[in-house]
Amino acid sequence: MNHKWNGTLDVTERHLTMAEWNDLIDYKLEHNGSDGGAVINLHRDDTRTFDAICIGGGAGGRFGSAYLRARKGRQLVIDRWPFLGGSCPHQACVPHHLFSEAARELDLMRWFSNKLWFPDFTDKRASILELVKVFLAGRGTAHAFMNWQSKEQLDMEYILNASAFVVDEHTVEVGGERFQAKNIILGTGATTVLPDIPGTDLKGVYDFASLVEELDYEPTRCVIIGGSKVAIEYGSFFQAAGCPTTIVSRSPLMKTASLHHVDEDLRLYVVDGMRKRGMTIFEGAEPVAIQGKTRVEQVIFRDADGVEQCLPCDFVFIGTGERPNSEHYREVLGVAVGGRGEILVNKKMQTNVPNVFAIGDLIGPPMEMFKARKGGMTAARNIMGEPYEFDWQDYPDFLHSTYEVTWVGLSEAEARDRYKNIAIIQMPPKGIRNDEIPLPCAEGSMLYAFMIPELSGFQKAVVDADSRRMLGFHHVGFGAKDAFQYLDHLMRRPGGITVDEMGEMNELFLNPEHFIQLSRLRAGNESLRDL
Ligand code: COM
Repeated sequence: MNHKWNGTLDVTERHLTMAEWNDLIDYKLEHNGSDGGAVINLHRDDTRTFDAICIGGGAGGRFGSAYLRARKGRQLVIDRWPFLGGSCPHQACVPHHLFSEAARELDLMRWFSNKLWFPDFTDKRASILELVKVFLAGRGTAHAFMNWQSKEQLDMEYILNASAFVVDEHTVEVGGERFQAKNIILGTGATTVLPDIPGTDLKGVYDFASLVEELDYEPTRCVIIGGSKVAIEYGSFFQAAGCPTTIVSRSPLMKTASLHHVDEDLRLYVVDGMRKRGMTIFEGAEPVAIQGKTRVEQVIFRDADGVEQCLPCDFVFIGTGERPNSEHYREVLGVAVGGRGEILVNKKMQTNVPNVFAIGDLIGPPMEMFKARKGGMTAARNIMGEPYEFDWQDYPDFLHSTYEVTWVGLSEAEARDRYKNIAIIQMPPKGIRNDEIPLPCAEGSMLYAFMIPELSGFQKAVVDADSRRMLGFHHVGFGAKDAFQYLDHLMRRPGGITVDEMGEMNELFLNPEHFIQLSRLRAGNESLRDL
């Protein structure tokens, strides 16, 4: 470890390489507390008051800062970690995607064990601990890039590895120095809510963050408490790795408050698929206690019939969702918060306190990247005098089981509630079982389609048969996430997109979601029927 990084470091005049940033960040993370010391990148010769200080350098703070700079504003971003980018590259989205990719590969190995060229994988384990170590060994590159890009390409000013204290709506104190700003943008995220039961402090209890920071043994039997996206995603990975996993959830999976527009047929395909892969899922269940002498040995819960059950395990994963870290700002600034601790903002990301904005997970669900990044940009635009509103209530959404699951717009049930005539375009079509037909199939699901057709996925488009407008798209399979970004845009255009316009688009055969070609099969029909 390189001691040239100890103490407070002013890097303003230096152009560190990626390797140097990597080394510096590693050093700071290792010596946090004892030999911490801030990393300062500050244009002291610029005498302008900051247009905004961003507290928190996660996605929201970084994208807000980039836009402020782009519009010739002056910003300062402050973060307690020695890198920008926040929890995404450190503990959250990036490891989640690594684990989900592993889950997909492992799932293929399991289903095809002893078939074709696949080796026997029936009783094989993949090491969760080893993959965590792979992530830890590699995450520094993303950290380094965030700092390098923010300084060298985006011209941001920042102070890292330092705590920011908000004094008032124009003043922030860092390391004993006070900085003045016309506005403050709060973006310090959220933290896992631990269920209010005994035993959450036992060794062997993890959430997504402590999993990557603290796991030091190979789990052999897992219980997940909670039914959030994180519960489904991490649970699918643990199970695919060969660690038998049980989910104990109050709500039915994918019916939790934070998930909306989930189509019931899609939900059943995903949740049944998790069971098919050996996961045990208790819905309507109440956790009672986590027990063990020195470390986790079992989880006690009450099932949907009120019967107390005991699940032996050596690994408990908490997936009950997160709560915004808003307490400090409520006390110091008097920002208004909602019932779940979320800072309340309008569509310009303004709080009730003039000149104070809030963004990202701090304003509550959806705790997704698009909302953090676009929220940061929205705050910046308004600060720079460009009135701009961002409505984050409707958006394309996704999660991973061993599949990539994507959806946007209305579910079939929602559409039937709101419109008189609905047509459904679906694969496999209604009335045909998944195991009867190898559809949908495309790259990523061809092997399944030919050999285990019921695993090749599911897809549905919902159409208003009167206006012919597409109302919703739902997909389980692989590789369709990109398409959903654009489907969202097409649906939101004034006038949206009709089934006939969709049929005019040019598909890339063989595409993972077949909405274009299927729409073309129905285009031109005066009265739209299901397909
Ligand atoms: C991505 C982090 S890992 S950010 O959104 O680019 O800041």
